[in-house]
Amino acid sequence: MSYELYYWPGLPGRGEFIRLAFEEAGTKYKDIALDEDAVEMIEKITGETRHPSFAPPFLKHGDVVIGQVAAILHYLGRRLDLCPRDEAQALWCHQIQLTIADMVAEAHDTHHPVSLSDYYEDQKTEAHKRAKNFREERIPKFFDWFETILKRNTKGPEFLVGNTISYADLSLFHLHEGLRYAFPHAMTGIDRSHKLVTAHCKNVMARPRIKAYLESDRRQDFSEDGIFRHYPALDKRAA
Ligand SMILES: N[C@@H](CCC(=O)N[C@@H](CS)C(=O)NCC(=O)O)C(=O)O
Repeated sequence: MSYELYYWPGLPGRGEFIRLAFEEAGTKYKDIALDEDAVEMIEKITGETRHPSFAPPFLKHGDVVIGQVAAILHYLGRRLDLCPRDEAQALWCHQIQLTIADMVAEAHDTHHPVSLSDYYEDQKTEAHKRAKNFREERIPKFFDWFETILKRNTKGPEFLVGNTISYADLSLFHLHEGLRYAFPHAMTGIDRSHKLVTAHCKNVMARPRIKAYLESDRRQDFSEDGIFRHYPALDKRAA
């Protein structure tokens, strides 16, 4: 049975959390986003499956169709050997992933704080307020937590859970990359004060399969079409 990832074309977005898991595992998968008729294929599966996902990304594996990044990674974790076997540790990994999902949603809301259907340009005033709070309070709070859980890992701070790579490590890496793209100024300060997270993300980036993937044409660039958008006005220096 082959793995098929359904996600919008042209952006790393939330699909990237799933791609990184397949890439690190060295497991073959079909990335529908690279197909010319990706949108039609998303609509087709959504229209016919008994378990339609509310929104992409979703994974199709034989008859199984799963939406929600954290649920997809929970499913793939054991299959790709990217999650601890122990139940309590597996749940901890899932908990971290859900927290990453919370932060991703907040990052998105900095440029679309009022309405998903309107342009950023139509909600700039609210976006500025939301981004200020995100930069000054929410990024530090989330990153303090990532730093703390790395520090408290009894196996050492190289990985979030235990002493081997998990899907949560890959996701923290992508979150960090996305935030560095969107908020380069704010993230420079965060990186200086969160040394364990910074070292962790560098280690993930240097893993041979991840490095090869990042240099390949399978990797798509961040842009102002995705979740992590760089609008300089939203990355202002704190007053
Ligand atoms: N919580 C979901 C969020 C899914 C989501 O918001 N997907 C976006 C693309 S990244 C989308 O297509 N949203 C359309 C919509 O919400 O109507 C997850 O983590 O997978």
